Amino acid sequence: MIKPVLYTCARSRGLRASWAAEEAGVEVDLKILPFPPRYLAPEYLEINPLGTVPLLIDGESRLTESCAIAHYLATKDGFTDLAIAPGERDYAEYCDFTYHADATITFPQTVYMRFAIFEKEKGWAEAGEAYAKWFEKRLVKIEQRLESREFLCADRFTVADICIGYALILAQNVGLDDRVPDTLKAYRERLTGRDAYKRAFEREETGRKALES
Ligand SMILES: N[C@@H](CCC(=O)N[C@@H](CS)C(=O)NCC(=O)O)C(=O)O
Repeated sequence: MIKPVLYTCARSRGLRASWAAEEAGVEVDLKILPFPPRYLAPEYLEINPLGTVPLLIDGESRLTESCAIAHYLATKDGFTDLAIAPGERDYAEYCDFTYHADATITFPQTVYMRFAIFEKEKGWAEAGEAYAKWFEKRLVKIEQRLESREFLCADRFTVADICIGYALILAQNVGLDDRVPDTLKAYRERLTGRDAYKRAFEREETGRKALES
């Protein structure tokens, strides 16, 4: 059987997808690109005109949303415990947190990165800080949810944890960690201690280092 192909950049939102693949035991053909691919691997635009990562190609299907790819990989060969099925407790919350991760949490993070890091010489650092604050305020829902829980939904690790967890990992990588409460840092520790996370991270790093050599 032909493996799905996952195009991504190391430590990008594609980590949601490579991590989900490891958790689900789905073999993917991992293609690590330099960041940003639209400038450093322009031929990628022919495969994905958006120029964004991740991109998953599975047969005729092409997915460009990291959280959708994570859910897809966890369910494509049959429902696994990594997802929550309709009718099961916390199904609604599972959907909500899985979408919340990129649309509400990572969104202000990426605007912060653009204004405060990538284009700060344009005088936009102040706007970047405003988005950092916005990111911080938006953590409240996750914080409240985890007050009495180890994982977000159904008392088990799911794709919702992968999707939200990545936003907390990104916060640490881009200088937003002083805005992350200790309880969420402890949650992140629990997630990144998982063997599947470590395998995904190492696989991406191997691909990244191969590009440099
Ligand atoms: N909502 C999409 C966003 C994808 C996205 O914007 N990815 C970033 C990397 S984390 C990217 O490719 N940026 C480079 C660019 O837009 O040129 C997702 O969750 O996958």
